[in-house]
Amino acid sequence: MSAQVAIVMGSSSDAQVMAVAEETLRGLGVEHETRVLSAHRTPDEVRDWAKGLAARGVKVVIAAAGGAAHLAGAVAAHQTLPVIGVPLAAPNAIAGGLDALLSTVQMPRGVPVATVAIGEAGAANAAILAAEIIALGDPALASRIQTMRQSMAARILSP
Ligand code: RP5
Repeated sequence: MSAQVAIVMGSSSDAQVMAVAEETLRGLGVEHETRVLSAHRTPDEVRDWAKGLAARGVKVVIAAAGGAAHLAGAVAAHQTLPVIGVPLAAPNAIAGGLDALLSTVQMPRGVPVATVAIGEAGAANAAILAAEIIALGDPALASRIQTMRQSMAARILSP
């Protein structure tokens, strides 16, 4: 089956955090693919990659970046699949990644990026949100997400 979720990150230095998104999608049985592309260092490749997503069957994009975090917005600008932005704390981050959060979330009206929390929690939630979007047309996946929620509740109630 071809990838339903495409993950893109601005640098290979983001890979450790974004592995959480990959693991979460794997756990839910969602086919995905991962690329490293930078809005600033490889702008032409970002455009070409983004424009080819829908034709390849991708349904949702997860885009993560830390420094001057414009990657999610750039991917959203080039096509109309839903884009979930994950702000990351770059080595020179301000206030633990607040700069990336604001760069990712403060899109101008008309070109949305659904922005999640900074770092690993955001990476996990981006994967779950992407799965929830795909589950609108996939009852078996919706059921797996429900099971995941029940397991989470059980771990809290019976530690
Ligand atoms: C962003 O700048 C990347 O997403 C990364 O979070 C940050 C630092 O990148 P490197 O200098 O480590 O490649 O583009």
